[in-house]
Amino acid sequence: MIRLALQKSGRLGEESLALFQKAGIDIPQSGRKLRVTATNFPLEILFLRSSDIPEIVSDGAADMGICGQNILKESEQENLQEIRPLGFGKCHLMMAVSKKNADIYSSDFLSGKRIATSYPKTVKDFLHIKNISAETICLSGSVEIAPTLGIADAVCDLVSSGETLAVHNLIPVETLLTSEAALFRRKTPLSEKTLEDLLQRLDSVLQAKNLKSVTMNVSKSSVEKISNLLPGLESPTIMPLAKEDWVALHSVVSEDKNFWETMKKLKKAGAKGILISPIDRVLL
Ligand code: PRT
Repeated sequence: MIRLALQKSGRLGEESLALFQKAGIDIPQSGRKLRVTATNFPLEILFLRSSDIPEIVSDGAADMGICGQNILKESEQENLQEIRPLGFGKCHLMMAVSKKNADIYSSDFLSGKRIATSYPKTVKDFLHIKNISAETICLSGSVEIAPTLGIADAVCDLVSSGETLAVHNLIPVETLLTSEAALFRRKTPLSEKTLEDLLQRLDSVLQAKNLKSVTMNVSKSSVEKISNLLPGLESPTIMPLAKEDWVALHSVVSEDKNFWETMKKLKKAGAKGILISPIDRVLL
Protein backbone atom coordinates (compact mmCIF):
# COMPACT_ATOMS: atom_id res chain seq x y z
CA MET A 1 0.00 0.00 0.00
CA ILE A 2 1.36 3.44 -0.98
CA ARG A 3 0.31 6.39 1.14
CA LEU A 4 0.03 9.62 -0.84
CA ALA A 5 -0.57 13.15 0.52
CA LEU A 6 -2.86 15.45 -1.51
CA GLN A 7 -4.18 18.97 -1.11
CA LYS A 8 -7.43 18.77 0.87
CA SER A 9 -9.30 21.46 -1.02
CA GLY A 10 -8.16 23.77 -3.77
CA ARG A 11 -7.01 23.74 -7.36
CA LEU A 12 -4.34 21.01 -7.08
CA GLY A 13 -6.43 18.59 -4.98
CA GLU A 14 -9.29 18.61 -7.47
CA GLU A 15 -7.09 18.17 -10.54
CA SER A 16 -5.13 15.36 -8.84
CA LEU A 17 -8.31 13.44 -8.04
CA ALA A 18 -9.46 13.91 -11.66
CA LEU A 19 -6.11 12.49 -12.84
CA PHE A 20 -6.49 9.40 -10.62
CA GLN A 21 -10.03 8.89 -11.87
CA LYS A 22 -8.89 9.07 -15.51
CA ALA A 23 -6.13 6.57 -14.67
CA GLY A 24 -8.83 4.14 -13.51
CA ILE A 25 -8.06 4.47 -9.80
CA ASP A 26 -11.29 4.83 -7.82
CA ILE A 27 -11.00 7.08 -4.79
CA PRO A 28 -14.24 7.29 -2.78
CA GLN A 29 -15.71 10.79 -2.26
CA SER A 30 -13.99 11.90 0.91
CA GLY A 31 -16.53 14.35 2.37
CA ARG A 32 -15.00 15.32 5.68
CA LYS A 33 -12.65 12.34 5.85
CA LEU A 34 -8.95 13.18 5.86
CA ARG A 35 -7.89 9.65 4.95
CA VAL A 36 -9.42 7.41 2.26
CA THR A 37 -8.36 4.20 0.53
CA ALA A 38 -8.75 3.57 -3.21
CA THR A 39 -11.20 0.76 -3.88
CA ASN A 40 -9.24 -0.89 -6.72
CA PHE A 41 -5.57 -0.03 -6.13
CA PRO A 42 -3.24 -0.30 -3.11
CA LEU A 43 -3.28 3.45 -2.48
CA GLU A 44 -4.24 5.44 0.59
CA ILE A 45 -4.80 9.20 0.27
CA LEU A 46 -4.20 11.70 3.07
CA PHE A 47 -5.84 15.13 2.59
CA LEU A 48 -3.73 18.01 3.93
CA ARG A 49 -2.90 21.70 3.48
CA SER A 50 -0.48 22.13 0.56
CA SER A 51 2.29 23.62 2.65
CA ASP A 52 2.28 20.62 5.04
CA ILE A 53 2.64 17.99 2.31
CA PRO A 54 6.46 18.04 1.80
CA GLU A 55 7.12 17.76 5.54
CA ILE A 56 4.62 14.93 6.01
CA VAL A 57 6.33 12.96 3.20
CA SER A 58 9.80 13.88 4.41
CA ASP A 59 8.97 12.66 7.94
CA GLY A 60 7.65 9.34 6.62
CA ALA A 61 3.97 9.80 7.51
CA ALA A 62 3.25 9.48 3.75
CA ASP A 63 5.37 7.86 1.01
CA MET A 64 4.55 10.30 -1.76
CA GLY A 65 2.83 13.61 -2.31
CA ILE A 66 1.48 15.99 -4.90
CA CYS A 67 1.97 19.74 -4.54
CA GLY A 68 3.26 22.68 -6.54
CA GLN A 69 7.00 22.74 -7.34
CA ASN A 70 6.94 26.15 -5.61
CA ILE A 71 5.98 24.48 -2.30
CA LEU A 72 8.50 21.70 -2.80
CA LYS A 73 11.31 24.21 -3.38
CA GLU A 74 10.27 26.36 -0.42
CA SER A 75 10.19 23.33 1.91
CA GLU A 76 13.92 22.67 1.33
CA GLN A 77 13.46 19.01 2.37
CA GLU A 78 16.55 17.26 1.06
CA ASN A 79 15.23 13.71 1.22
CA LEU A 80 12.47 14.36 -1.36
CA GLN A 81 12.69 13.62 -5.04
CA GLU A 82 10.35 14.83 -7.79
CA ILE A 83 9.11 11.96 -9.98
CA ARG A 84 6.70 13.56 -12.46
CA PRO A 85 5.62 17.07 -13.37
CA LEU A 86 1.85 16.71 -13.88
CA GLY A 87 1.04 19.49 -16.34
CA PHE A 88 -1.52 21.41 -14.25
CA GLY A 89 -1.39 24.17 -11.62
CA LYS A 90 1.04 26.13 -13.78
CA CYS A 91 2.18 29.47 -12.40
CA HIS A 92 5.24 31.71 -11.91
CA LEU A 93 6.71 33.01 -8.68
CA MET A 94 7.33 36.65 -9.55
CA MET A 95 8.75 39.80 -8.04
CA ALA A 96 6.39 42.74 -8.58
CA VAL A 97 6.63 46.46 -7.83
CA SER A 98 4.28 49.41 -8.11
CA LYS A 99 3.81 50.99 -11.53
CA LYS A 100 5.90 54.01 -10.65
CA ASN A 101 8.93 51.81 -9.83
CA ALA A 102 8.53 49.35 -12.70
CA ASP A 103 10.21 51.63 -15.25
CA ILE A 104 13.36 52.05 -13.17
CA TYR A 105 13.47 48.43 -11.93
CA SER A 106 16.57 46.28 -12.00
CA SER A 107 17.37 43.65 -9.33
CA ASP A 108 19.48 46.29 -7.52
CA PHE A 109 16.28 48.26 -6.87
CA LEU A 110 15.56 45.69 -4.12
CA SER A 111 18.67 46.59 -2.17
CA GLY A 112 17.65 47.79 1.33
CA LYS A 113 13.94 47.37 0.48
CA ARG A 114 11.17 45.29 2.12
CA ILE A 115 9.73 42.38 0.13
CA ALA A 116 6.39 40.84 1.17
CA THR A 117 6.09 37.14 0.34
CA SER A 118 4.78 33.73 1.39
CA TYR A 119 8.01 32.21 0.02
CA PRO A 120 10.73 33.65 2.30
CA LYS A 121 13.29 30.88 1.70
CA THR A 122 13.01 31.05 -2.10
CA VAL A 123 13.27 34.85 -1.93
CA LYS A 124 16.30 34.66 0.36
CA ASP A 125 18.01 32.23 -2.07
CA PHE A 126 17.24 34.61 -4.93
CA LEU A 127 18.66 37.61 -3.02
CA HIS A 128 21.74 35.60 -2.02
CA ILE A 129 22.46 34.63 -5.66
CA LYS A 130 22.04 38.26 -6.72
CA ASN A 131 24.14 39.42 -3.75
CA ILE A 132 21.42 41.81 -2.62
CA SER A 133 20.61 42.65 0.98
CA ALA A 134 16.86 43.21 1.56
CA GLU A 135 14.29 42.48 4.24
CA THR A 136 11.61 39.81 3.69
CA ILE A 137 8.21 40.36 5.26
CA CYS A 138 6.55 36.96 5.61
CA LEU A 139 2.77 36.88 5.01
CA SER A 140 0.71 33.71 4.56
CA GLY A 141 -1.74 35.33 2.11
CA SER A 142 -3.02 38.59 0.56
CA VAL A 143 0.57 39.50 -0.17
CA GLU A 144 -0.41 41.92 -2.94
CA ILE A 145 -1.93 44.37 -0.51
CA ALA A 146 1.36 44.92 1.41
CA PRO A 147 2.67 47.92 -0.65
CA THR A 148 -0.70 49.75 -0.27
CA LEU A 149 -0.49 49.23 3.50
CA GLY A 150 3.00 50.71 3.48
CA ILE A 151 4.62 47.57 4.90
CA ALA A 152 6.55 46.55 1.77
CA ASP A 153 8.20 48.08 -1.32
CA ALA A 154 7.86 44.96 -3.47
CA VAL A 155 5.99 41.66 -3.40
CA CYS A 156 6.98 38.20 -4.48
CA ASP A 157 3.97 35.96 -5.16
CA LEU A 158 2.49 33.37 -7.49
CA VAL A 159 1.05 34.66 -10.73
CA SER A 160 -1.03 32.82 -13.29
CA SER A 161 -3.27 35.21 -15.26
CA GLY A 162 -1.65 38.33 -13.73
CA GLU A 163 -5.06 39.82 -12.88
CA THR A 164 -4.48 39.99 -9.11
CA LEU A 165 -1.27 41.98 -9.54
CA ALA A 166 -2.99 44.33 -12.01
CA VAL A 167 -5.89 44.96 -9.61
CA HIS A 168 -3.35 46.07 -7.00
CA ASN A 169 -1.45 48.29 -9.45
CA LEU A 170 1.58 46.02 -9.35
CA ILE A 171 3.78 45.15 -12.33
CA PRO A 172 5.68 41.82 -12.50
CA VAL A 173 9.35 42.59 -13.06
CA GLU A 174 11.27 39.35 -12.48
CA THR A 175 10.53 35.59 -12.43
CA LEU A 176 12.07 33.57 -9.58
CA LEU A 177 10.69 30.22 -10.70
CA THR A 178 8.10 28.56 -12.89
CA SER A 179 5.98 25.90 -11.25
CA GLU A 180 3.42 23.21 -11.88
CA ALA A 181 1.97 20.40 -9.80
CA ALA A 182 4.39 17.52 -9.31
CA LEU A 183 4.34 14.01 -7.90
CA PHE A 184 7.23 13.43 -5.52
CA ARG A 185 8.48 10.75 -3.14
CA ARG A 186 10.81 10.25 -0.25
CA LYS A 187 14.20 8.93 -1.32
CA THR A 188 13.84 5.82 0.89
CA PRO A 189 12.54 2.47 -0.40
CA LEU A 190 8.85 1.91 -0.89
CA SER A 191 7.03 -0.82 -2.77
CA GLU A 192 8.72 -0.36 -6.17
CA LYS A 193 6.26 -2.72 -7.82
CA THR A 194 3.23 -0.71 -6.64
CA LEU A 195 4.99 2.55 -7.50
CA GLU A 196 5.73 1.27 -11.01
CA ASP A 197 2.07 0.26 -11.45
CA LEU A 198 0.91 3.67 -10.21
CA LEU A 199 3.30 5.55 -12.52
CA GLN A 200 2.29 3.43 -15.50
CA ARG A 201 -1.35 4.33 -14.91
CA LEU A 202 -0.68 8.05 -14.41
CA ASP A 203 1.69 8.19 -17.41
CA SER A 204 -0.95 6.57 -19.61
CA VAL A 205 -3.22 9.56 -18.88
CA LEU A 206 -0.50 12.25 -19.05
CA GLN A 207 0.85 10.92 -22.37
CA ALA A 208 -2.63 10.68 -23.91
CA LYS A 209 -3.46 14.29 -23.02
CA ASN A 210 -2.78 15.81 -26.45
CA LEU A 211 -3.39 12.73 -28.59
CA LYS A 212 -6.38 12.25 -30.88
CA SER A 213 -7.60 9.10 -32.56
CA VAL A 214 -8.17 9.99 -36.24
CA THR A 215 -10.08 7.69 -38.64
CA MET A 216 -11.03 8.45 -42.26
CA ASN A 217 -12.17 6.77 -45.42
CA VAL A 218 -9.82 6.97 -48.41
CA SER A 219 -9.72 5.47 -51.89
CA LYS A 220 -7.09 2.73 -52.26
CA SER A 221 -5.29 4.82 -54.87
CA SER A 222 -4.67 7.65 -52.37
CA VAL A 223 -3.59 5.51 -49.39
CA GLU A 224 0.11 6.19 -49.83
CA LYS A 225 -0.28 9.94 -50.30
CA ILE A 226 -2.59 10.25 -47.28
CA SER A 227 -0.46 7.95 -45.09
CA ASN A 228 2.50 10.25 -45.71
CA LEU A 229 0.50 13.17 -44.33
CA LEU A 230 -0.26 11.36 -41.06
CA PRO A 231 2.29 12.00 -38.29
CA GLY A 232 1.11 9.00 -36.18
CA LEU A 233 2.72 7.04 -33.36
CA GLU A 234 3.40 4.19 -35.80
CA SER A 235 2.30 3.66 -39.41
CA PRO A 236 -1.50 3.97 -39.85
CA THR A 237 -3.83 0.96 -39.58
CA ILE A 238 -5.62 0.11 -42.83
CA MET A 239 -9.04 -1.56 -42.54
CA PRO A 240 -11.14 -2.91 -45.42
CA LEU A 241 -14.52 -1.29 -46.19
CA ALA A 242 -17.64 -2.82 -47.76
CA LYS A 243 -17.29 -0.26 -50.55
CA GLU A 244 -14.89 -1.61 -53.18
CA ASP A 245 -11.66 0.34 -53.78
CA TRP A 246 -12.03 2.18 -50.44
CA VAL A 247 -10.41 1.56 -47.06
CA ALA A 248 -10.49 3.16 -43.62
CA LEU A 249 -7.22 4.60 -42.29
CA HIS A 250 -6.68 5.00 -38.56
CA SER A 251 -3.87 6.83 -36.82
CA VAL A 252 -3.04 8.55 -33.53
CA VAL A 253 -2.13 12.21 -34.02
CA SER A 254 -0.80 14.75 -31.55
CA GLU A 255 -3.07 17.82 -31.30
CA ASP A 256 -0.22 20.32 -31.68
CA LYS A 257 -0.19 23.65 -33.50
CA ASN A 258 -0.12 21.85 -36.90
CA PHE A 259 -3.11 19.61 -36.16
CA TRP A 260 -5.81 21.52 -38.04
CA GLU A 261 -3.46 22.25 -40.93
CA THR A 262 -2.88 18.48 -41.24
CA MET A 263 -6.64 17.79 -41.16
CA LYS A 264 -7.14 20.32 -43.99
CA LYS A 265 -4.38 18.64 -46.03
CA LEU A 266 -5.96 15.21 -45.49
CA LYS A 267 -9.30 16.50 -46.76
CA LYS A 268 -7.68 18.13 -49.75
CA ALA A 269 -5.89 14.84 -50.54
CA GLY A 270 -9.27 13.05 -50.71
CA ALA A 271 -9.91 11.77 -47.17
CA LYS A 272 -13.65 11.56 -46.40
CA GLY A 273 -15.56 11.46 -43.09
CA ILE A 274 -12.61 12.26 -40.86
CA LEU A 275 -13.50 11.19 -37.29
CA ILE A 276 -11.51 12.83 -34.49
CA SER A 277 -11.92 11.30 -31.03
CA PRO A 278 -10.19 11.84 -27.69
CA ILE A 279 -7.90 9.15 -26.28
CA ASP A 280 -8.24 8.45 -22.56
CA ARG A 281 -5.01 6.55 -22.02
CA VAL A 282 -2.09 5.27 -24.01
CA LEU A 283 0.72 2.88 -23.13
CA LEU A 284 3.76 3.85 -25.22
O1 PRT B 1 -5.26 25.72 0.68
P1 PRT B 1 -3.86 25.20 0.89
O2 PRT B 1 -3.31 25.46 2.25
O3 PRT B 1 -3.74 23.76 0.50
O4 PRT B 1 -2.86 25.99 -0.12
P2 PRT B 1 -3.12 27.27 -1.01
O5 PRT B 1 -3.93 28.27 -0.27
O6 PRT B 1 -1.77 27.72 -1.53
O7 PRT B 1 -3.98 26.63 -2.17
P3 PRT B 1 -4.22 27.10 -3.67
O8 PRT B 1 -5.23 26.12 -4.20
O9 PRT B 1 -4.48 28.56 -3.79
O10 PRT B 1 -2.78 26.86 -4.40
C1 PRT B 1 -2.25 25.57 -4.47
C2 PRT B 1 -1.16 25.57 -5.51
O11 PRT B 1 -1.69 25.92 -6.79
C3 PRT B 1 -0.02 26.56 -5.33
O12 PRT B 1 0.93 26.11 -4.37
C4 PRT B 1 0.57 26.62 -6.73
O13 PRT B 1 1.45 25.53 -6.93
C5 PRT B 1 -0.66 26.43 -7.62
N1 PRT B 1 -1.13 27.69 -8.25
C6 PRT B 1 -1.25 27.88 -9.59
C7 PRT B 1 -1.51 28.82 -7.64
C8 PRT B 1 -1.85 29.74 -8.65
N2 PRT B 1 -1.69 29.11 -9.85
C9 PRT B 1 -2.31 31.07 -8.29
N3 PRT B 1 -2.60 31.88 -9.17
N4 PRT B 1 -1.60 29.18 -6.32
C10 PRT B 1 -2.04 30.41 -6.00
N5 PRT B 1 -2.39 31.35 -6.93
C11 PRT B 1 -2.85 32.66 -6.36
C12 PRT B 1 -1.70 33.63 -6.09
O14 PRT B 1 -1.16 33.41 -4.79
C13 PRT B 1 -2.36 34.99 -6.21
O15 PRT B 1 -2.99 35.38 -5.00
O16 PRT B 1 -3.70 33.34 -7.27
C14 PRT B 1 -3.42 34.74 -7.27
C15 PRT B 1 -2.87 35.18 -8.59
O17 PRT B 1 -3.61 34.64 -9.64
P4 PRT B 1 -3.76 35.47 -11.00
O18 PRT B 1 -4.49 34.52 -11.91
O19 PRT B 1 -4.59 36.67 -10.68
O20 PRT B 1 -2.40 35.80 -11.50
